[in-house]
Amino acid sequence: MIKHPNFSITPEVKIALDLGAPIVALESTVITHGLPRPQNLQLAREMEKQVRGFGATPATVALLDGKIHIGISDGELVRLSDAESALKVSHRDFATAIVKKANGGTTVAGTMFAANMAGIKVFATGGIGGVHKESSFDISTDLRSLAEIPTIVVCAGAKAILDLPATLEYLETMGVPVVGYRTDEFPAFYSRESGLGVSVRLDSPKEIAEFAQAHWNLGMKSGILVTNPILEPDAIPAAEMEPIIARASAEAVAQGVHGQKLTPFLLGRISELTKGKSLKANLALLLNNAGLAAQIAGELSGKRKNWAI
Ligand code: PSU
Ligand code: MN
Repeated sequence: MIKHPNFSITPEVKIALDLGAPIVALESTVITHGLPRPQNLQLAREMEKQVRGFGATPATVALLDGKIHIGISDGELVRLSDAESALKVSHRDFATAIVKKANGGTTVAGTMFAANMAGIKVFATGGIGGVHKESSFDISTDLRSLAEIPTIVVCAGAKAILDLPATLEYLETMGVPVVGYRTDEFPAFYSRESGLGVSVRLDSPKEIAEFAQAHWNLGMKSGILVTNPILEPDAIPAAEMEPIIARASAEAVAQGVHGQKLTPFLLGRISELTKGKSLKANLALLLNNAGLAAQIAGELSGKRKNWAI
């Protein structure tokens, strides 16, 4: 169990860790920067409920007053979802949040880092960051973290706001397995299709747990990206999203939006341009991912003691 002055772990998560019971880490940039209010708070609560519904303990990761929280109370969730000046916390921002005693939402990269420090192996998010179309130098730290941090990340693929082929090439170079859950195709977040492949298709949480065990027992250090396509009724066809994404992207370039602000800008504009349809899809896929992550965590908890790492 990690004992570190900058970490605060809830008793519930501590007990689950001690027992080797299934735990699912949840990110919080989606709360602070990814979704509008009040949907952000509602979604955060529903994600936790979904994880519990599948028999796992949720551990929402976030920065509050400069402390790295692994698991937060409902009151803290309310504070975070209301916070005006919350930081978007990736690797380089942890120390900033600590010294400034700031509140912050952790990105996929930031959540992987903190969850791994705490000994949590499974994490659910909406979509990972990747290589941006607007600038090929804008590569999300999420990709480097997937290369270096041994965690299972359950997502609905990467958004078509990104350069998806370049994102997949980067993951291949870095030796990160890209698992398609019941699919051979890399899903594109709002859409089930992208025309791009995954490195392996696996059809059950048990197979995914066995895959992770095989990967890590070889001494591999990377994470494993599990892509879970948005369910059919919630999906928006890629052809419908394409012009909207192109428009949002052109606006970002015209307005000079870049760096940390680019992803939230694009998400916000897409939500406006689809009149909330993309927001609805985003909420649905987040819950779907939390459910799958909890099932994988359940399967893994039975195998935990065999791990080489
Ligand atoms: N996907 C979403 N909503 C989000 C994000 C991704 O549907 O809010 C966030 C994640 O936290 C991800 C981050 O890690 O955006 C990527 O940001 P950047 O491209 O600046 O690395
Ligand atoms: Mn970026």
